[in-house]
Amino acid sequence: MNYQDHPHRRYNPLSDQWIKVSPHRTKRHWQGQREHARHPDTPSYDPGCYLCPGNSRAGNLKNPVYERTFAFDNDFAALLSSTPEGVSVSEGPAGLLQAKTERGRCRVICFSPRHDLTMARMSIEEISNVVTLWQQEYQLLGDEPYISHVQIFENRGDAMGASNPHPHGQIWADEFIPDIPLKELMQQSQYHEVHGSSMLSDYLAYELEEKTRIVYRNSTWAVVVPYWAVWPYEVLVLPMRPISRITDLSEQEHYGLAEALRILCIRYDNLFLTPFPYSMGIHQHPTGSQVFSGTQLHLHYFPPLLRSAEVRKFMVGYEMLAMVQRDITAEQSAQQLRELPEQHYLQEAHA
Ligand code: H2U
Ligand code: ZN
Repeated sequence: MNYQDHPHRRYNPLSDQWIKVSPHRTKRHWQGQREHARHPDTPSYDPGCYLCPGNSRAGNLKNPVYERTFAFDNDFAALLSSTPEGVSVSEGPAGLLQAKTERGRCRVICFSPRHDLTMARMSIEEISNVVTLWQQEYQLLGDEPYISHVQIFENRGDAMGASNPHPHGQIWADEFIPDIPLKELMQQSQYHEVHGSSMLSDYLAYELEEKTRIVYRNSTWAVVVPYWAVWPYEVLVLPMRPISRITDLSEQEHYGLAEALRILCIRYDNLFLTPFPYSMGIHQHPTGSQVFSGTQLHLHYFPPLLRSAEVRKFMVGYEMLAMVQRDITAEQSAQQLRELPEQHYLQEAHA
């Protein structure tokens, strides 16, 4: 099959879903419409920001004057630890209408005291502090006896619904494992039962040989546009050895992750010369009693942009009703991302 000419389907072994690829719609190698370089004029401290050090939040709460990172319970949490336990309802014909109470906690995590930074403009040491924060929160929330799953994520940019430019993420810790990670965990452990190895480690070993979808690698991590990617510039960040939890990183892997994320975010910003919006999330082993064998820690990045800072992909119509689809192939996206400079477009070039 000619991947670059023939409309085809690709299988996503993590989600057990097929995606449609229509490469003939982008026959010309798409360079991306270049917007003029933008210099976001965000101040480094904003007195009206609810995440900046020393500022007030909802309910008369005040942030400490933090110097690295800061985490707090979301003042408008979607899940509450005080919810009554185990109440379920089943009503209507054949019990079609079902509901269950669910306990949990929601946290907001600030990546830096600087209001104007993004991961792309933070140093490896500063991003390393964020990795440490993710580890601490995974441990802290996972240690709560009723929590089974800790979902760490970041919504970056207006296009993804972030409420504030201050670099921050969120964590929702659930009593039950949510559907998407549960499916991925089951798929990985099924593969492990059949083949005796980790699906994502085997997949990465193949991609490192193949090279066409690799965006970046260092000695401990790799960034790949997965064969089955749906979003135009979607990537998967994978460790070089099977690791199931973020708390299991060696010192070198900790540093290597910060380095990989920095370069990925710089390349993303450089693609359309704009602070690149995305939703990012960390998938790892759940924290309850259920054990899933052969699972691999990984980070998903789902950016919405398609052709420029202004043109985004919409998951609508056929995609809402039938199946997801992409035009530009994973191989073309990987090549574009791979060839971008590792110096941020807003940073002065060294003489
Ligand atoms: P997002 O930008 O991804 O929406 O995250 C910001 C979160 O911050 C959001 O979930 C919370 C909102 O509930 N928040 C507070 O906890 N306190 C505030 O004073 C304002 C916003
Ligand atoms: Zn701020």
